This record gives sequence, C-alpha cells and structure tokens, in this order.
Amino acid sequence: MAHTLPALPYDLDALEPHISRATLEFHHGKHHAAYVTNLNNLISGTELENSGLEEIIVAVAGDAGKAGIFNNAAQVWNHSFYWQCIKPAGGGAPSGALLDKINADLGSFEAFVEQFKAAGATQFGSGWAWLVLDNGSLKVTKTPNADLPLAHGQTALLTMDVWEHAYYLDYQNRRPDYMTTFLEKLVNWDFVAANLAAA
Ligand code: MN3
Repeated sequence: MAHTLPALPYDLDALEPHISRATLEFHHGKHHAAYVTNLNNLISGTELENSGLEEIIVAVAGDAGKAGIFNNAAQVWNHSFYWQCIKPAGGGAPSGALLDKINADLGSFEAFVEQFKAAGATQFGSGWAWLVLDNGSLKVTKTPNADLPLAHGQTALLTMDVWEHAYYLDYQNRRPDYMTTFLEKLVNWDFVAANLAAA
C-alpha cells in the first residue's frame, strides 16, 4: 500500500517562537515527505508493497541488505510519532499515572529530565532520545540515525528528534537549548500518558 505523509496536528506557525514555520516547512514538508516517497519507491514491486509500516519495520530490522527500506520506514514512523509528542503550549511536568510511573521507575521527574537531556546530548551525530516502556518499566534511551524502540521490542512513549534538521534553523549548534525548550515548552504529556495507558 502506498504510505502517505500525515498532516501536522497543528498549523505550521503554531509552535513559534520555539520551533519556527521555516523549520516545520522543511522538516515535515521536505524531510518527512522524502522518507515517505523513498519508502514507497523502495517497496514498490516487492513482497513488502502491501505491508503496513510497523510490519515493514519489524520485517527488515537487522537485515543489512534492506537497510534502505528500514531507514526510510523507520524515519516515516519516527517523524509521525514526533509531531504528536509536541504541541503549542506544551511542556512542564506530567501528572497522574504517568508521573507516578516516572517517580517509581526513574526516581523523580527531575531525574527523568536529566536522563532525557543526557540521552539527547550524548547521541553523537543524528538520532533520537526516547522514553520507552521496556518489559513493564520506563527507560530513557537513545538511538542513532533511524533506529527506534520497535526494533528492540520496546514501546515508544515519547521521542525527541536530535537530527540537526530538527533544530538548526532555530538554534544553530545549540542542541541543549532546543532540548530545554522541547521539555519546558513543547512536550505533549497527554499524548505520552495515552501511549502509556495503551501499552
Ligand atoms: Mn527529523
């Protein structure tokens, strides 16, 4: 089946001044769109052309001969997930069952923030920082390039894109400033809580 670029769940200028219209025009309209186009081209005429996105990712994960399909499929999934992880007037701290689970598994919300920023800061080059559910426990992880929790048997609850294209127009080389803004102004904790409840 042909994979499609999902619409952003907010207007292009809705995340300003934290993430600019220009960043979203390129990041969603060019980068994310290109992964969709590349994936459709790569699976056309193959046994994967009628498969769902997650089915494709699991089928080709770890297959060096299908790295192109994995990278593009995973990047389609990662970006569709990332857009939902942020929202206008987001950020701050979660509450309810999610906060209880963070306190129980990671020690405190402050400990989560420290681990999540460290994951993003120490992901050398391109990649992603994650809050995942792994065998019933919350963990903060990082993955390089297109890699994602689904390929490791984990359930993604939150992600932060730390590829330079996610922040360079707005923050240039200041990845730490982007990460702080992501946590303080943008995280959609309702989406994260819903992911936990559904896991
Ligand atoms: Mn990206």
